[in-house]
Formats: sequence, C-alpha cells, structure tokens
Amino acid sequence: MADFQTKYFTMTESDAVEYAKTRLNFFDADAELSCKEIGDGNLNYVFRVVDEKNNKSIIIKQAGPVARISDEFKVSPDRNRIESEILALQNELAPGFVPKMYQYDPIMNCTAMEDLSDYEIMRTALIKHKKFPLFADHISTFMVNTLLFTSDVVMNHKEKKELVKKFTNPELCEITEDLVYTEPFYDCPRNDVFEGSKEFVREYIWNDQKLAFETAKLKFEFMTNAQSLIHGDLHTGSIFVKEDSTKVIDPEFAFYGPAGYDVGNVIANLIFAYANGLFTIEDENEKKEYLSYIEDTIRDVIDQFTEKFKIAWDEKVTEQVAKQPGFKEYYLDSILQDTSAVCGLELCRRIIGIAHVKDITSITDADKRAKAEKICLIAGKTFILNRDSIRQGKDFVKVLQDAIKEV
Ligand code: SR1
Ligand code: MG
Repeated sequence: MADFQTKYFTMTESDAVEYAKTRLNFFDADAELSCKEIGDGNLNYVFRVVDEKNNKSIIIKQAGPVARISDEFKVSPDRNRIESEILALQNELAPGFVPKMYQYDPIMNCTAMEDLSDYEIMRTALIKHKKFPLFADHISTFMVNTLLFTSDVVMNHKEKKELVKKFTNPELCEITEDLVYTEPFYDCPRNDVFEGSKEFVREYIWNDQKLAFETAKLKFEFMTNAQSLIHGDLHTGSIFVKEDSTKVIDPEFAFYGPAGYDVGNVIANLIFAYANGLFTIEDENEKKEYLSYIEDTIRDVIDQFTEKFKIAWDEKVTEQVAKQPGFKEYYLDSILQDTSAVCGLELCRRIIGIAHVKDITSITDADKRAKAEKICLIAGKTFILNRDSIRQGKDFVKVLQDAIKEV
C-alpha cells in the first residue's frame, strides 16, 4: 500500500486509483475505480479516475519535479499550490469559468478537481475546425474580471501586495522569460526551428537588431509590471470548450504581471488556428466560413474586452487618482499595447522555440507548414514593432490579413 502522507513521489495510474480511494472523500465506498493518465501538456501528469459503476469521475493533477517536455526544466512542485489557490480566487472573480477545486495536497503536490470530459480542449477542437460563437463573450468576461479586479485600480493596495507575495512564481516565470522573451530572438541551441523555416528565421528574426531591442524592453515590462494577477499561459490548450460554456484551466504560470499578457496569448493562439484552417481545409466554402469565424472571434475578443473593461472600471474603481478624466483610457491603452506585443511574442516563440503548437506542427505538407510559419512570423514581428498603433479588433485582424498577402 502506497504511503501518500509522508513523502512525495510521482504517481502511476494505479497509485492514483489508490489515492482516490484513500485520500479523497469523493467516490462511494464500493466504487470500482479505473484510471488513465491523460496529460498532454508540457509539465504535469493528469489522471482521470472513473467509477465504472456510475461513471462518476474526477481529475487528479500532479506536478512532477521536472517538466514532461524536457528534464532541463526543474520546476518546483509548489506550482500546484499556486494553481489550486488561484483557481479558488478566479472562481470568485469569474464564477463558472474555471473547474471546481476539491482538494490540494501539499505532500503529493497534487490537486483534485472537477472532470470536464464533456468539454474539449479548445486547440484540439479548433484543429477539427469547430466553431464556438460564445467564446469571445466568455473569455472577454473572464479576462476583465480576473485582470481588472486584481489590480491596484480596484483592490485595496495592501491586500493586493499580499496577493503579489502569495503568487510569486519565480521558476515558472523564468520559463516564460527564457522561452518567450529571450531564446526565440537569437540562434539559441534550445530553439527547434522547422527545416523549411530556418533561412527565413535567421534573416527575418535573428538578424533584426531593432526587434531584439524591442523584445528586451518587453522582457523587462514582463518582469517588473506587477499590474494584475494573470493566468500566465492562456493559450487554447489551457481552455476547455463546449458549445455553451468555456472553462479556463492550468493557471500554474500565474503571477502578478502585465494584464495584456493573457489577452495577447488568446489572440496569438486564435491566429495559429487560423493558419491551420488556411492550409488544411480543402473545401473552399468551408475554409471561407471557418476563417471568417476566427477573424470575427479575434475582433470580438479585443473589442468586447475593451467595452467590458470600461464598464467594469466605472463600476468598480476604488483608487482615487484612477478616477481622473482620461486615466481609464491611458491605462487601457497600455494594456492593449502589451496585448499586441505579447501576441507577437507568442506567435514567434511557438514557431522558433522549444514549445510548439499542434495547429502548426500538424500541417503535414512541408511547403504549407513553412508558409503558415512565415505568416505567423511576419504577423508576430509586426505586432511587436507596431504595438503603438494596434488597438482595435480590426487592427489585429488587419495585421494577420497583411501578413497573408506577403506569403
Ligand atoms: C517547459 S514548459 C513549455 C511551455 O509549456 C507551457 O504550457 C508554457 O507555455 C511553457 O512556455
Ligand atoms: Mg499548461
């Protein structure tokens, strides 16, 4: 019998069954449990435990001492505490948009949470070219509530600083500082560039001094702007969807950083879905419909975020000086500028760096994949360099459309 109460170890599927039986007060005493490890992310182990008698199920997510993608990344299992605490907070700020948390175990570094198996991971669904018309509405509400309501504009400043302490996340931040802000912009040995894109990356990205300088500024903005409690990894693999509901998962990269980091990640990952559709859908009508759905979603995420942010600001702002005429617009403007920059960084890093996205790697035709990558890089660089002038949903869509014209 495994000992779950003294010392951490990485669980197997049968350990997870035993853990569910002995450490969780969730299943019936006579439950017939089975388990499958279903994690496909870069970091953790995700066990789905099911009672075969009645299909009742739960997720046990365990943080290992190193990342799954490579044991070069030694990441503190404390990320599970961060994840469980922020899920509880996000559930208060944006009810219904995160899974229910049942239990956090600081010895086994695991959390037990609601099984969302009637949902689909959004990236997987988008690769099948499914559409989710309510997504822009849902994700914009989630981002306004979690980002604005955790900021100094709304929160008591001392309470906010307590949250800054609680969610200081140095190891996971270091991964982002390296993989998003540093390595993609020089010929770093850890990069993993597709053969068909190597020459273009060298010329267009690595040989551009201005781009390197701008990414240096952005890295310091990421490290020093403790603006909002951000999710920190809000790509389409961190979002579960079904027709009428959206759930945000995996907030283990959460910390106090620039609010635009989350918004920019959402937009970049919609662009990956667009690139996939552009190069893999054969039927012209189907392609047209799908691409226009993604364009509308990009536009709506930005514009609905902006609109809801302004309304929530007027209702919730507590900081006296933030009520000065023009300050709301100034503050939102800087978030949208960061959104554009981060969208560009994410577009570049998923093509050049170690952690790719399936939307692009699943394009089997090498020429088409190289073209898809080129579009992402051209748009990515534009979002970074022109971040001063990209503000509305239509501006984000235009950058994408202009990049396509160049390929
Ligand atoms: C070592 S982790 C690589 C990437 O996976 C996570 O989902 C984050 O996006 C991170 O950058
Ligand atoms: Mg993740």
